[in-house]
Parts: sequence; C-alpha cells; structure tokens
Amino acid sequence: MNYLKKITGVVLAIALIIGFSASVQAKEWKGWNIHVAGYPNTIGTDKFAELVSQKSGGKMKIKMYHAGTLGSQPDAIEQVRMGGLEIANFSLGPMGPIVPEANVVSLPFIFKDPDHAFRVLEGKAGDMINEGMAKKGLVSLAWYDGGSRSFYNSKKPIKAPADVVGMKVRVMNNELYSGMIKSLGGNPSPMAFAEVYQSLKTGVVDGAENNWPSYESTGHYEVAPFYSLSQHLIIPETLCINAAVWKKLSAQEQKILKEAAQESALLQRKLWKERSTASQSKVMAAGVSFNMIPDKGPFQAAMKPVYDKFLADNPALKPLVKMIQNTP
Ligand code: BDP
Repeated sequence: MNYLKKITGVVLAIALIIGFSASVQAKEWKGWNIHVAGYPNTIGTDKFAELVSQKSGGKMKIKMYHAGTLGSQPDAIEQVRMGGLEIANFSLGPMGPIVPEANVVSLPFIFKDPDHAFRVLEGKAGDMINEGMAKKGLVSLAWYDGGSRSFYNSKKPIKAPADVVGMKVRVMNNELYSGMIKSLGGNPSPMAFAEVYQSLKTGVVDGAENNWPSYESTGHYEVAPFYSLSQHLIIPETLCINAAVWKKLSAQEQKILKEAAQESALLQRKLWKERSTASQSKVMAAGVSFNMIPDKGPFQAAMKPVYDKFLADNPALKPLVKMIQNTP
C-alpha cells in the first residue's frame, strides 16, 4: 500500500511538472538586443516585452538585455538557436552564414529600397526565409526595419569603386560582405559591432558601412566623417524566438507573441523613419561630409562575381533570388 502511494505520488509530481511546462511559461525569458537606449529597436523590443506581459495577464515574462550586454550577435544567434536565450532582435546579415535562405537579402543591391524589402518579406519569399530560419531553430515573429547601409570612412568621399581600392573596411561576419569589399578592390575586415569605434579611431580599419541611426548611435561619425550614400545593402531585421520554446506553447500563447511582435514592429518602423532623419541631421550638424553617388551603376556591376559565387554555391536558391528581383 505504502509502495503504491509512493508511486502515485511520483507519477502525480511528474504529471504536474509536465503539465506546467506545457502550458504556462515557468521562467522569465531572456531577450537579446545589440542597440543602446532610445534606439528604435530598443524601444520596439521593450514594447514587445510589455505587450506580451499585458496580453498574457502577467503570465508570460520577457526581460530584454540591451546594448549587446549578453554577447556579440553571431554568439547570440547560436544562443537563441540552442535555447540559452529565448528571444532576440537580429539583423538577417549575421544570420546568413547559418540560414542560407536568409542570406539572399545580403546580396548587395538586391532590394530597390526598404519598402521593397518589406513587400518581399510579406510574400512567398518571406515564407521561404521563415522556413529556412525554422529549420535552424529560429522562429521569426515580425520584421523590423534596418534601413539601407552606406559606406563611411576616415579618409575621403567615395564616389566610384576606384575610391574603395586599398581601403580597409569593417564588415559584419558574412562572406558575402567580404566578397563585396574585395570586388570593389578593398580589404574586408570582419569584426564585431562593439569593436568598430576603436578600430576606426586607431586606424585598424579605414571605414565601415551602416545605416544613419547606427552610424550616429555608435559615434562612428566622430572618427569616420565621410559618409557616401551608396545604399548597397538593405538588410531587414527579425524579432525571433527559439523554435523549441515556440513549439511547446499553446495556440493562445503563440497568438499573444505574434500580435505583440507585430505591434512592436509597427512602432519600430515608425520610430526608424524618425530616427533616420534625426540621426542624419545630428551627424551633419557635427560636421560630417556627406555625398550622394549619382551613378551607382559601376558599384552594381562590380557585384557580379559576388552573385555568381553565391548562386554557384547555392544553386537551390536561384528561384528565391529571382523571386525577389521580380517582386515589384
Ligand atoms: C546595425 C544592425 C545590427 C548590426 C550592426 C553591425 O542593426 O544588428 O550588428 O548594424 O553593423 O545596423 O554590426
């Protein structure tokens, strides 16, 4: 009898543990974000956490860790895949080496403008990128704006590919970006975001490339004051969750996350537009020398080897590339 009681007790305890973990979130989730206070992504991800708590009546809790305090982006991508972290806002750039489908957005000049990127993401191409991410343990909940990236450096205005020749340019960790700089005649230097300021300052690199808000928020404009509007990359960002965690949630909990993510994305995209203008004004007032590139043709033409190599290495992705190029 005693023995039976014990067994029943153990079975009950196990059932309780399984029951709890299957429905209501047991612990507070950790969220990773690389940006500083006041940045659109920081406000967006905080809003996401707040909405999730509100919509779940306080049962689902997320704590966002900003400014890359939980590590570099490539490391954080691994962490979210493996479940060490649950939530993150990632650029699809550093995700490309792990998720081939997501890497198509890192082909230089593939998008016409950021709105084109959003039209693509809302269509079948977006589904294919989502599926690619899910295969690697990441579920995308919403798309954030990453604007368009242009070159900046400490030496001179860039007007034609010839101006990049011999220049040491920091890129994010992705072979496509290294290929891009090599094709322009420069020397690529893959490096974590947090190291770029010091490297520009001490001349370890001559230049880098980013959107207006990051150029400004990092202070890179202070040490690399020539900004040339090449807009060679338009890299969307994702708000995503660990796939194993996602799968264990109830339909209601998944709905809460999706809705909160979409609402936070609308806010982030609105703030993004405002911040882009504000950042541009701020750096210009600080004395940045800015130039347009009236003819981007030579830059685009120089990217042919980058496309050729990518398609040769990833023949299965040809239809996805075509689909993006054909999306009006
Ligand atoms: C910013 C992205 C961030 C990247 C950073 C970079 O939002 O995710 O880490 O560029 O260049 O625009 O590393």
